[in-house]
Amino acid sequence: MTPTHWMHNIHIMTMDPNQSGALGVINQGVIVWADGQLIYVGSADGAPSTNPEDNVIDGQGAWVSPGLVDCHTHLIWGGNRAGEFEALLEGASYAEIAKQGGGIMSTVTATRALSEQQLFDAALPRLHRLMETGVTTVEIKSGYGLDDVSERAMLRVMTRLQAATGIQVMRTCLAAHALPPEYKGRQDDYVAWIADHLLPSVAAEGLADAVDVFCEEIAFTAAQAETLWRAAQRLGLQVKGHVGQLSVSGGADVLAQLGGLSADHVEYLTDQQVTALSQAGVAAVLLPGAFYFLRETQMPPIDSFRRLQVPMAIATDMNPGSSPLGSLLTAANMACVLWRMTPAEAWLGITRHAAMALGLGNRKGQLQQGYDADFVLWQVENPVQVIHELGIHRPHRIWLAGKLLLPNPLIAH
Ligand code: DI6
Ligand code: FE
Repeated sequence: MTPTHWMHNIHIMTMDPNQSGALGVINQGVIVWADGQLIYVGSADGAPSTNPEDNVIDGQGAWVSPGLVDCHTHLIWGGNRAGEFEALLEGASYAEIAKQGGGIMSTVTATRALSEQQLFDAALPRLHRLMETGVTTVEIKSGYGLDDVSERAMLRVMTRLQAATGIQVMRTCLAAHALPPEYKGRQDDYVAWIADHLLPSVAAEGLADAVDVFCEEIAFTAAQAETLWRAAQRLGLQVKGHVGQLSVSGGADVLAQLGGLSADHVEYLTDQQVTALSQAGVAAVLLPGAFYFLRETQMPPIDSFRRLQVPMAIATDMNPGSSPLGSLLTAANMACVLWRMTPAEAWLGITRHAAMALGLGNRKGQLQQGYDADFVLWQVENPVQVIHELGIHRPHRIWLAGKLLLPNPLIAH
């Protein structure tokens, strides 16, 4: 029989909406798990009795949260964009840089130059950075290959990253991120190639879970996105989109119509679009890192999301240009400071709501019976400190699928 594990003397942020308060806190609680799954989460009184062979852990009064979920990253890439950072600070805009062949396209060139192994080697330490801040589930997008060989290499690296780290990796095909030079002036042909060739083969090989589209004046139209999302849905893949990063696009309306998982980068969103997302049960993924690095001033419609109860997830958007950010806790802090989200909203944004944005709401992002045993121990007096005190707190311990993650392999990379 596999051993049963017990942890007591802890305060649990369950994030379970059926528990009390915004974060579903259970003071002086007990967590019991076996085989990577939670068997009991609750007060000490109601806990099952221990057996002599059980492994019993004293949490020493620490706080426990679900493993964090970073639901939007682009963490596989080649090269760097240091020069672009300098240009941005001198006043160039992200769109101008992109139109001159910089931005995403410069990373595409550098990514295509790397082998699959080199891409894996570049991405693994970035994933370790996220794990050090408590991330146990991550979403990763392709979109720096934009051709058959490199898009597939990126997608395969995602599966290898999951195998190498043990964390859950959700894989998104973002071939519609920018127009590759081979298709200059033939944007519809590129969209047709993705819909008719790339996606069917990627789906047949089980290389992706979802399809994203960069819906933007400098990228793809809502109509092109619709073609791609419908193709994805026919193949059994989930759909999501970058739908309001630099300007209002029709992408959010299409996502609502199609019942997408999440609408991401939603600074530019109309009230009608928020209503449509709310009615369709689509989550909003907020990316304060990109807002910060691009010195954006258009705020996402936080009040409308609140009023219409759109789940607000927060993610790093980790990428080489618009959000070179390796800490989900920093993203959570930014969402509070830049947009006045509450610390409780930020906690939900990196746990329950982020899991919902990935379609994993029934097994990740909360601590309750039947959920995966991914959780983090924080040595703080008050969980708000983890969000407030920027760069100061790191997980004291992390359990991933019920197993204690040793800190040493993380620090070595
Ligand atoms: N928006 C972003 O912020 C990322 N992709 C996108 O469509 C970053 C892209 C990049 O600058 O490399
Ligand atoms: Fe993004």
